[in-house]
Amino acid sequence: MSTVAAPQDLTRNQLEAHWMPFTSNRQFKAQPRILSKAKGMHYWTPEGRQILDGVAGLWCVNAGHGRREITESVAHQLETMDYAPPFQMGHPLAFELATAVAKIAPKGLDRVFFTNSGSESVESALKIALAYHRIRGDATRTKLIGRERAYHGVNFAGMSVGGILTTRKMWSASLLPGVDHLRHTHNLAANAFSRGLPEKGVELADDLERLVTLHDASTIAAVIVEPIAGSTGVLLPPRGYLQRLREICDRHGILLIFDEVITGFGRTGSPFAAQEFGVTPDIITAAKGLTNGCVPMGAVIVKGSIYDAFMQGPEGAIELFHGYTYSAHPTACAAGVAALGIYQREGLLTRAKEMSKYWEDAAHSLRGLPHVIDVRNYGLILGLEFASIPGKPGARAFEVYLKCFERGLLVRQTGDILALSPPLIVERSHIDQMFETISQVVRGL
Ligand code: PXG
Ligand code: PLP
Repeated sequence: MSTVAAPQDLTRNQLEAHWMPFTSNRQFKAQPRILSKAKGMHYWTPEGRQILDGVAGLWCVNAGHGRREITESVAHQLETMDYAPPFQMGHPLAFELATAVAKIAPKGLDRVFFTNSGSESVESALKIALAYHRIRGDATRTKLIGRERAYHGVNFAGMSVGGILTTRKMWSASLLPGVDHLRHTHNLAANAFSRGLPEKGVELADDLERLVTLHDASTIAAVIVEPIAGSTGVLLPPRGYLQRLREICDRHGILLIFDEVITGFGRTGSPFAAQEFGVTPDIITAAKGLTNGCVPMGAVIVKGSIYDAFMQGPEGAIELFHGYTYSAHPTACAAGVAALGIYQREGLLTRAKEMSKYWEDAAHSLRGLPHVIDVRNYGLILGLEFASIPGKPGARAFEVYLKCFERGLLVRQTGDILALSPPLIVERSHIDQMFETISQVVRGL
């Protein structure tokens, strides 16, 4: 077994080779933060400091860390068969996992295409949506609608429908053509300190009618939204907003895609946010919690009627010319089957609903602390927004992030917003510790 070097043993040279993703590399390498062990609700640093996991790793370790059933299932699969080609070949666990995913998905979404990440799920879903219209002879439907402040991963299509200005600016000349964006739904003036879904803003869904008028419905293939935008700071859908988007899509023959990479697998209190909010999209993208975060894997969950539309053409023809070397990788499928088994047995897909009142009350105890301009929550999700230091956007929340880590709590920071999304096994005592730590840190700013 290799051991992990403590940060003081990692020389500057050893840190250099790894170009870290979405990280301030120079800042990090000057003062590294290393995690080397995890179990249950906790991480440990190489020096043995215990860190409470407030974010389920990165919104993915829903059943908590180091689950033996998953480890054993993965080890057994690696010993039995390490790899099998996914094109024109199958292996049992791929079918078993797809069936298990379909079983917990909204009614009617019962076909599952596997990928290796949320980004790949988004690319696959958008390709399926475009191809769906084309094979049905509706070939003018080529446009895609995303939303401002959306995050749909880092690949070109996902970036294009995404609404993150930094990435859109950097790669602006190379994004997909034929993309437009809905307005985002974040409105602190109207909705600050909402408990659960905000009351105001359902009419923002009518922005889709504006885009339909502008582009003409006959040119629009699909609309993609996160039911709750996680990555850009926990932006909740106003009451009735998602229903109205669904109605407008139906009226104009536009496919509705929910990107549930974060909201899937129990985060909101239902298996998927679609069920929680009572709105059924045509396609769901998922990843993260699918394997409890321990093997990379994503999935696109599609309505049976969409799958059926592809099942035509010459005998022997490949219906969807798309797939990855590691689609339905046996190791990932083993992890997925075991993870879904744990979620089912322990009731984790609905546990956020049981915990959400306690979570909400604890969260809103932060109201009134210095610099706090919003607390928002849903299921086991928290968004905590700070007033920015003039001229230094993000600096205040980053300071809170660092100080929480010093005090043994891992949170997630984006701009001047902190996000929390603990493993769904979280107990009240952990919740108390999380909010006590944040409160102390914020008071000490
Ligand atoms: N869609 C959504 C809605 C996501 O949240 C992706 C797609 C991309 O998934 P992959 O597996 O390719 O990363 C995500 C990922 C954050 C944070 O800070 C969130 C994500 C990724 C990185 C950071 O909240 N979500
Ligand atoms: N690039 C090359 C040269 C390849 O041969 C392949 C797959 O065979 C890919 C990219 C795509 O890799 P993946 O299927 O792992 O996404």
